[in-house]
Amino acid sequence: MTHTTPVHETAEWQALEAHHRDVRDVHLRDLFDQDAERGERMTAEGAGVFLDYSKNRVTDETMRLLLALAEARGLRGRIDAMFAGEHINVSEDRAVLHTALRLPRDARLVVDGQDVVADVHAVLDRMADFCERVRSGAWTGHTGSRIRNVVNIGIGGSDLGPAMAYEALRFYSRRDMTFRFVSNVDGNDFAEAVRDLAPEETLFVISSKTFGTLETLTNAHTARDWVLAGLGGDEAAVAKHFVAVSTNAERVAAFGIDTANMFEFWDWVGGRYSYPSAIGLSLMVAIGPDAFGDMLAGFHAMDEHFRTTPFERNLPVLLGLIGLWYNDFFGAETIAVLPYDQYLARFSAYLQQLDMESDGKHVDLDGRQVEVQTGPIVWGQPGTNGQHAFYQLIHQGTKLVPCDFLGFVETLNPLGDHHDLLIANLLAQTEALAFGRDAPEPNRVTKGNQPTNTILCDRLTPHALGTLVALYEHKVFTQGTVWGIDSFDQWGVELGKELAQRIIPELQADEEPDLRHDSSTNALIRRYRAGRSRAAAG
Ligand code: G6Q
Repeated sequence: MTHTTPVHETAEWQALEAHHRDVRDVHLRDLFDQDAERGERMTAEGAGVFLDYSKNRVTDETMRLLLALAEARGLRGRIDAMFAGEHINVSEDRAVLHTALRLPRDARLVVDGQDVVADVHAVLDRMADFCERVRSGAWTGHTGSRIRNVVNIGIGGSDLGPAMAYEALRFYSRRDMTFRFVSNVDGNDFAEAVRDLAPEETLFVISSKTFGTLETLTNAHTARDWVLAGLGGDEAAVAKHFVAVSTNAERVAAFGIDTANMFEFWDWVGGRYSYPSAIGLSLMVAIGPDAFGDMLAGFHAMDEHFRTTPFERNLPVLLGLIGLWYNDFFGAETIAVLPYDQYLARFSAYLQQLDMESDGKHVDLDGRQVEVQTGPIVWGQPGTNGQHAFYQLIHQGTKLVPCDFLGFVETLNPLGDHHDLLIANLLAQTEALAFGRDAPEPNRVTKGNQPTNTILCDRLTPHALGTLVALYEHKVFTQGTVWGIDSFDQWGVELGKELAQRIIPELQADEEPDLRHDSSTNALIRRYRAGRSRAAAG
């Protein structure tokens, strides 16, 4: 379905603009003073996730108008279309079915004539079998040694998900094995990842949807050379030390990996939505198939919440609409996601790709320029560390920075009163941001009225992680739907890739190349070439 009316021309958008003029200066202090129940009323819960959205600069009327906008933009129909496997990624003419990756075994979903649930579970079963063999020691390296190290090589969507989730679920991971994630084409990344590893005990998981990505193939070739150099050059070692996760069997075979050791996924899984697919293989080795299954069940619980819950109680819809309120009506350019859990150290970086690659778009589904602001800049670090670094700007700077605070009621590592101190800080920050403090000296005044969401789960389990990731996936989808953009393509990433292909031979040519870039790029290429020649000579 495409929208024929640009969002800013709809009556619902214009009603929000008028409403914004009325409420933009209202302070959270007043909103709380006027309504003693606000903190308990403006909450929602689902799939084990509790959301308090009361510390937002919204009234009941704001929420009513935002929900009306979602209805008017056809969110209900778009959700149904996504879950049914319609080709809602229009620019690539593809279904968008990451939700199918977490359907239970007994579900059924036929898309383009294919039972995708059966396909998904066939791969999950193969992954589980493989992981059990590695974890038990039945799968050995070329010399018969047990595999003790797993190195995932991938980038973007083929790295950020498993790397984030491995950190998040480290508590549940095999502590007698080492897991590393190599992504950057910078050789420093590979060199540091393997410097203390023994090739005979190391398994590489080459994760690439296309199996054509420069960084990943470069690292994979270097890994191959490293394994062969360490194991006497016998090509047969490749089969024992390399497996692939990809949609492209031909390229996997061309690289030299036996397609019997390839784990498949499908073009209806977008890169940044792919870690619940076989892209999570290294994570599954780390936490085991059962915990991986719990994580998928968590994703599915949030999928079902999103699909079936009325919008006024629907967590991703509420988060999406509240975010849009600041992004489009208050002019907020960023959103900070601040997890109060050290295991979620990479969560904000993961969300950065999920959100910014999905909703960083300037044309709508009809190919027209979007006349409103689309996706926000997403950033963040775990609390309490950020409190001693960048929170100052949120408290007393001149910018509006809406924040999501994430926390868990129970800690995985009960140590003294650490956890109470952690959560006290989370609560204190949202209180201070909302209500501020008066002071006689201007530099001590904290104005408050900085909006926050507080998101609480019981405990950081694989299930909880799945629900949190799906929460944000669907939040991003909600926003993209309201703006009327395609959240599932990423054409902007392509330009830089093409230009790099042109520059590589210019850096490597023996003779001075005929440079035809702009004067800046030409001069920088010459400077690099000259510096490299000096280093080689000296
Ligand atoms: C994600 C993007 C991008 C992609 C990487 C890796 O949605 O498409 O981050 O995941 O470019 O691509 P491959 O998996 O094909 O190597």
